[in-house]
Amino acid sequence: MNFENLFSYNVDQYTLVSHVLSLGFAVMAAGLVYFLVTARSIAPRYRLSSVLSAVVMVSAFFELFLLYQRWVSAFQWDGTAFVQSDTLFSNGYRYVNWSIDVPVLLIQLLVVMGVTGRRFHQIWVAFVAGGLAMIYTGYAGQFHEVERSAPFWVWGLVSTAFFLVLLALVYRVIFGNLARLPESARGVARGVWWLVVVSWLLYPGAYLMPAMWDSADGVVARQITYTLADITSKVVYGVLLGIIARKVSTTEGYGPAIEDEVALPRGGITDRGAPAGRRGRTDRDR
Ligand code: RET
Repeated sequence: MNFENLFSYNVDQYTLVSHVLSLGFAVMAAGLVYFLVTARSIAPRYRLSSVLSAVVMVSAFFELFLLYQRWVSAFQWDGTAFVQSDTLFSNGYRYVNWSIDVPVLLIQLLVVMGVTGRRFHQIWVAFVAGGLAMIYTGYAGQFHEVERSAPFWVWGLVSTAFFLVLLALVYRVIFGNLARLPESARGVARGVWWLVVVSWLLYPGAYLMPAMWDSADGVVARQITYTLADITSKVVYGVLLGIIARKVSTTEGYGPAIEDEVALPRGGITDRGAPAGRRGRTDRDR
């Protein structure tokens, strides 16, 4: 049982949560269009990253849409407040959605950072196993969030251990491969690291909300936290990885990527007419 079902809500609290949930699924729909349309400017070997972002968008869209409908049907207006109806609200849908999104988001990183061969498979296994372990132990814990008995804290801690292992792996994948990225993409890659740290930390924050802010306002804060986390860890992350993939594609001489580089001076490929050896390179490489 989730602590959302313990309270009644005033108009502001109730509508804020329904608005923030609707923002969540609207952003996922918008992200889907973005990732599908921009995929063409990314070289085929990195394009899987756009496809995976699109997969995340579809799964998150349905999960957040469902959660929104749950919220709307779980509470009804009794003349003074929104009170419990005969449906329960449940954040458990989020956890099962993460079973798809967390492994996919991590695999995307391997694709864009250019990890291949045996390393790819090794880290792939660690990402999927570690990710699922983190999620399902947390899932077990959140059933106890109302009474906050021992399992809430113990499962939360076990989950945190897997979380730290994943973060260490992400750090190694990003910083271990940074030198292989073109200069212009390294800052973005460092940005991805900080984005992962900050946006992923919001999820344990939301897990702890019942212990920190046990009231209707805490519920509002929790749903805002989740939505912020979802938009940053799925959409902004996907956009940044797409930018890295396009910059790498540009450096590797992939035509559509060069044409799509909005940061290049007008006229598109700036070295048109340059000696043959320089063809396909961009301004920044000179
Ligand atoms: C839990 C349980 C409490 C301890 C920790 C957790 C971490 C959750 C994370 C979730 C990330 C989800 C993402 C979803 C994107 O679609 C399970 C809340 C540490 C880090 C990135």
